[in-house]
Amino acid sequence: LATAPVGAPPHSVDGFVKEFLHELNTNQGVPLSMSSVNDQYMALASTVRNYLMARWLETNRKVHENKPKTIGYLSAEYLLGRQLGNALLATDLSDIAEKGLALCGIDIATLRAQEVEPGLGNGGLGRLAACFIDSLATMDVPCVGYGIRYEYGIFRQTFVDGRQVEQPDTWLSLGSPWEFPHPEASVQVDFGGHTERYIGEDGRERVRWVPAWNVLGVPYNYMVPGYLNGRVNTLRLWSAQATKAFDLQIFNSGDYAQAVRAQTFAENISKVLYPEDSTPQGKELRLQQQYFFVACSLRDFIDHSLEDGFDLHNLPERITFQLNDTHPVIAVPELMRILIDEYDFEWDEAWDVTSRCFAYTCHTLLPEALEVWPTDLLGRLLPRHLELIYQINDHFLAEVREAFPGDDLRAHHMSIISHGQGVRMAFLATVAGTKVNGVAELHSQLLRDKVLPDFSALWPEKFTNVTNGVTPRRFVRLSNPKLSELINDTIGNGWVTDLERLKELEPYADDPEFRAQFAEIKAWNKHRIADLLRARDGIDLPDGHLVDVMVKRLHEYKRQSLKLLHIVSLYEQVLSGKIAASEVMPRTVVFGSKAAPGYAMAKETIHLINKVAATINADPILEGRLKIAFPANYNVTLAEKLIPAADLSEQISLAGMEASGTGNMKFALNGALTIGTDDGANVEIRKLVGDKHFFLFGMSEPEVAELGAQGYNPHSYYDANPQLKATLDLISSGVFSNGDRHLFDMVVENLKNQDRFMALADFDSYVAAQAKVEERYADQDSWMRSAILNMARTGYFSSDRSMRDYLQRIWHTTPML
Ligand code: 26V
Repeated sequence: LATAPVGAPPHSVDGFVKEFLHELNTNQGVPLSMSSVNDQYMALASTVRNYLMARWLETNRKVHENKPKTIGYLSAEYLLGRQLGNALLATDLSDIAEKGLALCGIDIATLRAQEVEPGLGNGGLGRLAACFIDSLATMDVPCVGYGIRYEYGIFRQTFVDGRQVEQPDTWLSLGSPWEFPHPEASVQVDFGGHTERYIGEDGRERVRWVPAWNVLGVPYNYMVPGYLNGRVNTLRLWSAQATKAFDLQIFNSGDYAQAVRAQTFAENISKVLYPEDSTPQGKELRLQQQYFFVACSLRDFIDHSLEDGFDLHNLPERITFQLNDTHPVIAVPELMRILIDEYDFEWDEAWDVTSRCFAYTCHTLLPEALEVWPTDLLGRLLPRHLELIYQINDHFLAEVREAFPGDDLRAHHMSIISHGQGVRMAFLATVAGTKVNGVAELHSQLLRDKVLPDFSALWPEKFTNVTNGVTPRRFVRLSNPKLSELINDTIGNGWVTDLERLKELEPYADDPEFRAQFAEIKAWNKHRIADLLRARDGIDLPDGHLVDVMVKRLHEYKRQSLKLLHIVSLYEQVLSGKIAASEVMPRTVVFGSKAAPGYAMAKETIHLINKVAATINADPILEGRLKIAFPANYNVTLAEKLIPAADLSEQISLAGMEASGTGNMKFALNGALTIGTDDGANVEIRKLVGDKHFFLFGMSEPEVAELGAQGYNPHSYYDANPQLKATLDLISSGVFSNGDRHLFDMVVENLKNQDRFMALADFDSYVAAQAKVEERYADQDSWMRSAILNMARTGYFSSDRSMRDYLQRIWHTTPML
């Protein structure tokens, strides 16, 4: 009895209300009559948590007893989105909670709106991690997600006169009912200092790391509930705190103020998420973050998840650490250090274990996004790890020379340590990982052929692909309730955990009745987002428009500027009388995008979009025809309302640049058609939905490479294409900038003279594809048919399928019940 988990409260409206009022009284310390919305939200969260608790304890008990192989997902980012709706869905409490709260005179929607989402990620990579842990829990696979509990997540974006201004994201300020801190399970993490050689008792030379300072990692546990399956996995996020030793050392020097500053210094490590998502800055604090969470996580697993006396030679049987990009790669020398310095392993034994414990996922192709840590910085912060990296490199290069005798140049190219640059983390991950995967077929191929060609020549079998996916629970079932109901009524509800079953909807694309219902739901979703944007941003969305959406981080390679050129071109043609306003198909373009605070071009692009939007929206000439909405602070919560309302999904990166994209999948699953290049997962989406239901444009990746090799000259496109010239000239005319002809020089001159991502080269093709969009949209029957087929044919993009692929191709384990 002592070990049996506490039972869940009764699954009834009565039971729920009782639990809720109890939580309100005992946790918040208020009676219902005097409770604030936040009190009620907190009590509701605790109530739902209580229903999950027994399952969590039971899951942990089973893991403890059966000792299954576990996936340790190591990710510096988790972009979780709101927790409440997902927890209610996972426990089948949505209706009960709504009714119960209504009995208390509370509208559940008000409480849902109270939740601040934990924005502990930048974009695709962090959101992917959140989808993956959801799928693993739903598929009953043991997994612990490890990461950082940033006190401030991704900044809150505001616009001041059209310019992005960043505000701190104070997501913890009203309390955080979903986390369980465990200060008693804190872990110490060392930094700095030097290493010493000494002779051990066995007469062997050993190395001792003498660190200079340390911090504590305090774990905060989060529940990761599977969908209606009784499993609750754990997400463990680490928060940095000063250690006693840290305090005392300085306190003893008599300098109290300095001691307090030291505290702040330690706590800085988990203070804030770095908002750059493509250009690593080589900042010391970021390396501290990376080592901090990885060291905590390995220590935690080895000391607390393995039984006493466990033989670490068998570690690969109990865990695979999946490296989500290079951010956690310092885990490789950390495990080597633990095995050699703390457990007396010989080099070969340690490497054998280490190289079977890790697998690496690459999420980019941009050369500037690949992390390289300067050796002096690494050596200063982690002197022992740098030594181990040199040793790993020596062993590795010996293997290369053996495989390619006499080919010194090759060894030089492949060296983990590049002279003059530093430690190439992607190389280290590739050398150490059992497997290396890209995130879509095209990306994996380019990874093999262009980013890591020497490595794929050496170890062809190491490389594999797992195409990304998204969780259907959050991105269809929760975000599109009406569509979910229609699907349930048509094919039953099995699709929520078996998304390929959406295929059964294909025949209904030809059913006028079904099409009408589908169209009605799309219209309802448009009204829902219109209501939200009116309240949230004071933006008015017109009725009856094609809703054209481009939401993603602002980056030149994603080409928001190309979308903007299309808009300005339409405007220019109307202004100059080339076309009548009545010929422009009624369309609302919605942007959602944050720029890295230090990325000047991205910020200028945001500024320009806002100015173009303000000008066109205010000009009666296009009234009712073209509207541009750019709500600030795009995040998961907004995505959940916006994506279901979209008719058209903009996936217009330069071919070969977007590793996968995952927004593209969410749109297709919610019945939007894609206008896109042959890039990332777009390639696979188009293959599945069929050419007729996808608007392809632009150069292919080989064509891009060819044009680049020839020497790309954007100015020649500007000179040769009168409409393109007129469009860019309109921006420079000052109409969008109160007559200031130079305000947007940075963007315009860059497009005309650099245009690294070849927007001008794809302009014509893009505009032509947009004309096809208009033509198709005019035939609503045909459009809705395509939209339904998009939904029916993209079940492949469930993250459940991605997880099955990882299990088969990388983790070599089957779900353990
Ligand atoms: C990179 C960096 C560089 C150092 C500074 C901090 C930081 C933070 C995040 C990143 C990751 C950028 C890579 C990324 O998000 N890639 C995206 O991954 C998605 C999931 O696989 C994929 O769908 C997108 O195509 C890809 O851009």
